[in-house]
Amino acid sequence: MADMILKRNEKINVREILKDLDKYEPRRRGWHWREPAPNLKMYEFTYKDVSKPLKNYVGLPPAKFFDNIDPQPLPVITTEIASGRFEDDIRRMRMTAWHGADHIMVIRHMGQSHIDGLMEGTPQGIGGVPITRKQVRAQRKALDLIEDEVGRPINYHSYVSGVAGPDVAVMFAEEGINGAHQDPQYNVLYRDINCVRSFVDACESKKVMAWAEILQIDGAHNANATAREAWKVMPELIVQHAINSLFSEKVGIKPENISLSTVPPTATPAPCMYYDLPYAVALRDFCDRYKMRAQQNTKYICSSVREATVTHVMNMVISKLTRADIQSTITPDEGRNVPWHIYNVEACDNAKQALIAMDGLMEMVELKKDGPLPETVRDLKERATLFMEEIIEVGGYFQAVQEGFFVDSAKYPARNGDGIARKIEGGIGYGFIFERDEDYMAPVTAHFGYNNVEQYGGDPENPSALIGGCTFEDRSKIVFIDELDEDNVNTRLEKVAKYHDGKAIIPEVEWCGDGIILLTMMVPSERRMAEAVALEIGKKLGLESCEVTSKEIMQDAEGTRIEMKGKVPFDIDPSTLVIPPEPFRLDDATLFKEIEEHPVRVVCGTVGEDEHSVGLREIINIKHGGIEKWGVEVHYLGTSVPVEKLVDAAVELDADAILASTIISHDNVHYKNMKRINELAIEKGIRDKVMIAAGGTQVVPEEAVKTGIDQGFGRDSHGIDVATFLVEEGRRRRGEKTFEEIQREKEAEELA
Ligand code: Z98
Repeated sequence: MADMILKRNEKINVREILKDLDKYEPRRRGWHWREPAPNLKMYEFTYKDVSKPLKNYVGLPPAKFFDNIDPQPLPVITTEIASGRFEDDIRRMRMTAWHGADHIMVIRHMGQSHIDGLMEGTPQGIGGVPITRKQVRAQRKALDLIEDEVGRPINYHSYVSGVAGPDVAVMFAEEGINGAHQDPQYNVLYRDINCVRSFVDACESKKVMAWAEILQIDGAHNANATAREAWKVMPELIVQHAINSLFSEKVGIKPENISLSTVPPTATPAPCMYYDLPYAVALRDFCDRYKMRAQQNTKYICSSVREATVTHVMNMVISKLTRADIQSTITPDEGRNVPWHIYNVEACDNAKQALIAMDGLMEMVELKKDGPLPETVRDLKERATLFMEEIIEVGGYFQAVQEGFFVDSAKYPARNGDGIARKIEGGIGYGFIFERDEDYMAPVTAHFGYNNVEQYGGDPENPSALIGGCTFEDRSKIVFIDELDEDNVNTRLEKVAKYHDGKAIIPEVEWCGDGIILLTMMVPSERRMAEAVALEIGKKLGLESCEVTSKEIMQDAEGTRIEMKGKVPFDIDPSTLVIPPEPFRLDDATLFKEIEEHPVRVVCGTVGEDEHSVGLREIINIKHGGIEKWGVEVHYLGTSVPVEKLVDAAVELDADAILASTIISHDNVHYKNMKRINELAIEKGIRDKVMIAAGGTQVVPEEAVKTGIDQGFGRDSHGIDVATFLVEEGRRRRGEKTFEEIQREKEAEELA
């Protein structure tokens, strides 16, 4: 491991990560907050609410115009990863970390909440990964490498919920997990786990989490995601947060390690800000000593990536106007797919972009201290307080749950009677709570409650000393169980070995080798027909297992926007491909500097009998990124310019270059004209001075230079290509090394 380093241009070697896992030890425990860097200067900007920048990153697309900076917002950014195969998630984790994620949550697979103990092995999961020691250890090990690569610690997170809560918490503490969901109310309400069992287990789990400094996130947001009319549960959300937070503090978790999973409760077309902002303020007022993990509203997420993205951004406006210590991101395809690699990355970019765009906002705006905002805040607080009082009046939390107080879709104190009611004497695990015997003893660290070590000659401050340390002190006592059965990571990796070895390449959305691609199309018909047409198109394209993932009506009769996924039934052998070298282009700064130091005057026109002027205008015009931009002096002679006139103008204006544009190509007239320009320039004695280039959609650069001119430009050429040519050719003519030569020499040196 010590010698394992990730290289920017090499894939992370998952098979290597899996080696010697039994010996791997996590580097640290505890949560890591970003390091604030107020008033950080990057490029020409000063950022207010940012954190220490990354060493390696992928910036937002327009970063290329800003010196490729990648300012990092202050909140930790969460991404939820859950393909079902942990080995593939490792590669996704690396991609998201490069885009700024530093809180990586692995969602566990369906049903794990009901398994009464730790699972072993790493079977493939549905809707998430089975959380096991091997999986956790492999991912933590991979993240240790990834955090070195990006230059910022990464928090790794999963769930301490379900009937195996304490066992899972111990394993997480042993394996260096940094964050976990733990909320006994979640078990009771959504997993029908007996309430007494759930709260007793929570004491043990929370005590272990406190010892390991694991940041705790609660589950209140689930009431919002579950209730029928979700925005009405605001008072209850506050109550749920309060119950879990105070309970956690009493068990021993420090307030700074308690984070609320708060969600803006509604989404447009509701006037959501009007509801969500007062709610956010009320919650932060009441729970001001805890951290806020701002979750995106998922209740109303549909299959439109655009819509989900806007909801997310609006949610982040609330984060900014109030407070978010952690900004969660939900993949924008959550409404329709198991999240794909690209959407995890996109969601991180959405958060980064929105938060950086709003950098410093609160220095300029202030929430109003009168009017509807404080009035609604007060109203919500009163409702939440009354809710809590009523819980106490009826006999406590368990009784309130039994009476269906929670996840009722009316706004408290109104009730619709549709809450989730759970029996105190019922549910999973009922009857499995036993009082501790008088001589009960557990010689372990971070144990909740009566431990009785003194009776056995031990030190209550250090109970595990009685056995020479428990697994928290002596890792050799941890039993690492590898996989035995058929469905294991090695057999899965073997099946896709050619992709890991780079012998074949196939598109991928979540699993190595899945072969899935996404097609977007506007089908000019009504919705149902559009879906059938799309599926038929998929079939005719030879795609397998096509499925429409999103249908959005453009107009009932005129058309439907369809997004469809399908599987390509082949892969590509990269050794059969001829990849042309990437065109060499100079950057803006170099072009400006070179052209200022060595001014370039150009004469140009569309030659022969050619009236097509659009292409040439694109090349020269400043509005379209043409060569004028960098200070080239352009004399445009118009269309259908005789080649003689072009060369004469070059003589007259003492031009440094002639640019000829030519689209018409019958009888090779385009090459004939180039040849003629070259000959005329020689005849007139200016060829040594003047650079000659010609371009057009039918021009093949290699053929163009055979006519004697210096450079040809074919389809897809832009102003920057011509400007690069003018600078590089100028240097060549002055006997200087070109920038391309300099770069190639540097690359060769680096390789050597
Ligand atoms: C989030 N998008 O919070 P099982 N415990 C709590 C939970 O909130 C959840 C689970 C357990 C959400 C992720 N939350 C969904 C408090 C789920 C899940 O194994 O599915 O029961 O655990 O970021």
